[in-house]
Amino acid sequence: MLNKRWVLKDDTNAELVEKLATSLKIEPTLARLLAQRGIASYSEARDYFRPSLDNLHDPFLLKDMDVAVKRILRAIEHEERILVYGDYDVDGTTAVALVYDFLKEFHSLIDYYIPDRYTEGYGISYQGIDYAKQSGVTLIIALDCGIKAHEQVAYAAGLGIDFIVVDHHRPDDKPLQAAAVVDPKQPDCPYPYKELSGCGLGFKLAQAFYQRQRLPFAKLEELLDLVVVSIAADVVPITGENRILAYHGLNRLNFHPRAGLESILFYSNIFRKTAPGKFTVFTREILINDLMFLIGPKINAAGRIQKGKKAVDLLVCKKMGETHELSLGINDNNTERRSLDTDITRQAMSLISKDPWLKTARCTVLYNPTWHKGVIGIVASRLIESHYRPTIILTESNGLITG
Ligand SMILES: [Mn+2]
Repeated sequence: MLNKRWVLKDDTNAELVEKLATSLKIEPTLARLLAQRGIASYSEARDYFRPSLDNLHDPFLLKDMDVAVKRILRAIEHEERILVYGDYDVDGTTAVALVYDFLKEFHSLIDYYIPDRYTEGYGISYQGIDYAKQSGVTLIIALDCGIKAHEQVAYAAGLGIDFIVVDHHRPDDKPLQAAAVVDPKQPDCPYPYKELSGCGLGFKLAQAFYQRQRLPFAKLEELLDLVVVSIAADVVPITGENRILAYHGLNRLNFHPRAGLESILFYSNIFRKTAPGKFTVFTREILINDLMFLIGPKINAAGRIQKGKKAVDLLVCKKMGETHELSLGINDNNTERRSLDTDITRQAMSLISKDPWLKTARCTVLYNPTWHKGVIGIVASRLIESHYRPTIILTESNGLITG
């Protein structure tokens, strides 16, 4: 067992703490906590306590955002077919749902694609590009992935398909042959905040589109429930712009959730009907933790057990009856995921406890070809919780060992 040693953070400037305590009329302890969060003035404290959508950054500060919006407008004008592409995890599926949802209002020739975790894997797949080609797509908007997909993007270009890559992962040095690359982690991107989620960047795309078309911002607030789910599930820091998006996203989710999220909450038992055919209310306030531990795993379960596309189907669905059906499907996926995860964790634990060498080793490496690929990552984190050491869990997939 690991011994915990608590070291209290005490690196704050006493003068600043006193200044904050007096100007805000708050206790010094609270002032110290604010100072530790980088807050140095009254106005910064006000923005911290009352996060305002007016303080969101201009989306056109993102490098290539203007090019991306122009390319989309050209696609709409020329009636091109657009494919919104993203990964099967929560950030990917919420990003795809968000961009599909907002563009659908302006363009009917639009579809989405989520690669299969087992046959295609993470990121842009050739299969996805071939699907686009067959469906007559000439523009792919890739979200939460693609920043290193040099070969795939070039392959698509060869087929006459343009790529707009909107990603928050770190790029490599090679330039991407895409129509536009929006990624704040590019060294030459002047955007002031680098920690947005993939779905958060999808929101910036929507914001830029609305700004360019002079459309009212209020409509965009409908998208914020998706953004807060991605912020929680992707575990990006809840600072700066993420904090504003998370705050307003939680409000949206508590008071006007989209049908798909509402039904997930309903089947998680934190939603009840007050009277038949009347108002529905949550039994309690929905918190960030609920998104991490309740909604996130359910959205992920679709990609682990069935198809990530099912999660997007649910997130963009506007019909009550259908959302319930899709939600029940995802619930089943999650139940199955949980039982696989418990079984495999139990098997892994017993392998360790039966083996004197493994028991005291400095790391855990386990292999069983029958273990389900979709849950071995979860099993690894469970083992870390009890053994506190680097852990590798391996299984077999398509004739290869993977982990
Ligand atoms: Mn992500």
